[in-house]
Amino acid sequence: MAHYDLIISNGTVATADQVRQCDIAVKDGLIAALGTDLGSADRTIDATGKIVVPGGIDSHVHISQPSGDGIVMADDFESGTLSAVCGGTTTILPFALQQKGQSLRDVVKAYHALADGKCHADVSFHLIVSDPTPQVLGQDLPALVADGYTSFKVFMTYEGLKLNDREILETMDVARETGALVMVHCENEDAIRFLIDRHVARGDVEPRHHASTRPAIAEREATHRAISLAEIIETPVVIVHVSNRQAMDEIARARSRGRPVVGETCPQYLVLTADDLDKTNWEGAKFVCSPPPRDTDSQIACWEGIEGGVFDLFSSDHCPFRYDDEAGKLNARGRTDFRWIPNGIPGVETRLPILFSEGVSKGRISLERFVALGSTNHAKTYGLYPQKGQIAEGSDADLVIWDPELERPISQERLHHGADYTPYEGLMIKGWPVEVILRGTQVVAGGEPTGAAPGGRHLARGKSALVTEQERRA
Ligand code: DUC
Ligand code: ZN
Ligand code: ZN
Repeated sequence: MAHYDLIISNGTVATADQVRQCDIAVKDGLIAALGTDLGSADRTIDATGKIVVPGGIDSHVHISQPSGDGIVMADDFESGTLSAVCGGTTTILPFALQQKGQSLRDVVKAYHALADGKCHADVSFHLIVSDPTPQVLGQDLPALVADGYTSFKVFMTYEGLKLNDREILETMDVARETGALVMVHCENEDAIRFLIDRHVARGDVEPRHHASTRPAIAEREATHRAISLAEIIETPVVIVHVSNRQAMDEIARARSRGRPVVGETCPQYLVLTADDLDKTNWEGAKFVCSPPPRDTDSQIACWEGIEGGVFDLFSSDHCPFRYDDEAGKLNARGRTDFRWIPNGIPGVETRLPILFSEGVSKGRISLERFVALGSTNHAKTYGLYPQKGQIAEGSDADLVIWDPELERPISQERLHHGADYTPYEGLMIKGWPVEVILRGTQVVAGGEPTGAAPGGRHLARGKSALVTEQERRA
């Protein structure tokens, strides 16, 4: 009889394809066998009444990014990844952000220096290209893609980050040549600038005006443009953090024409609205992120996209700042004017509980769809499948055991991120992750960290399934 390091027995095992009763054996950090009567093990976890899924993958996370004068992100790689695993996510894809004038290779080295040896989850960097010089396009990007950094994000908004259409085309062209995948933040910067100037002239500078200066139409227009630019280059594209029906319609239309366009949405577009930015005593600042949460029809639309397939990816866009802090939301200027409130909200730990509770427990989505949206599709989209995102022999033993009956509200007190608040405070959750295993090592037990040393690794990635599919067809 075989002997293993660990057997998880009697659980309901859910993947993106099927739900079945079976045991899982783990050896040397990998899944070694599935079935019944597998043999003996050093340790057994009895998962009776529980659901076992592949470790969550959050492919949209910001950690330790520079964010403006005196502003500091609330998470470093240690706290951010601890928070991730406590929420059932064993792999995160954060960004290595190039600022104008920086060498992209130096940027990647600098992020590695911040992350290596500190992470409780596995990590793999996307690149953010803000300065597509000939050196970056001709040398750095191709070399980095060959080294396994196979995705990059470009912005259509934010001074200092935004690329113009020509620059986006040039960057997409490098992606096509090298087999990388481009992610686009779609908001029309000129429209937003125009609206901000008008608001400021009227003295409309409260947190809620962050939302009214970044309307859905500015997102829709940019989404249409990003998809069109990708079509000119004939390259796949990911439209990240989609917040509303109009932008979704652009994605659906492109897909109906056979275009390889992937849509991503986030918890804030399901359970928050622009009204949250209107909370009194400047508490609306806690919800300032871009694109902003919209209205209840947008929430309904995003659920339709989750249920119906416009969205393949459900990510957190974790971008944490402390609230009551000079280096956070309530910095000296941010206390009086929305333009200086740092953009972003924490969510890496609450992403999957919200999807499980609002999706699976409330009967909106199947367990298989939960796994696809929270894990498997991220692995396929970003070149990690089947090492990640799957429960099969030979895959990494990243396993999360969920208690589908455990009911308690989200509360800041119980979270492990570096922020001093959660935008989801009080949201009742039915179904929480209780045991989390990263490559065979238990990192969370009974819902709390085990105190295991940071064992996360950086992952070099292969090509996106979208890219290989496109290459196959060409
Ligand atoms: N875009 C992101 O992707 N994250 C946080 C802020 C932003 O604008
Ligand atoms: Zn963005
Ligand atoms: Zn983001």
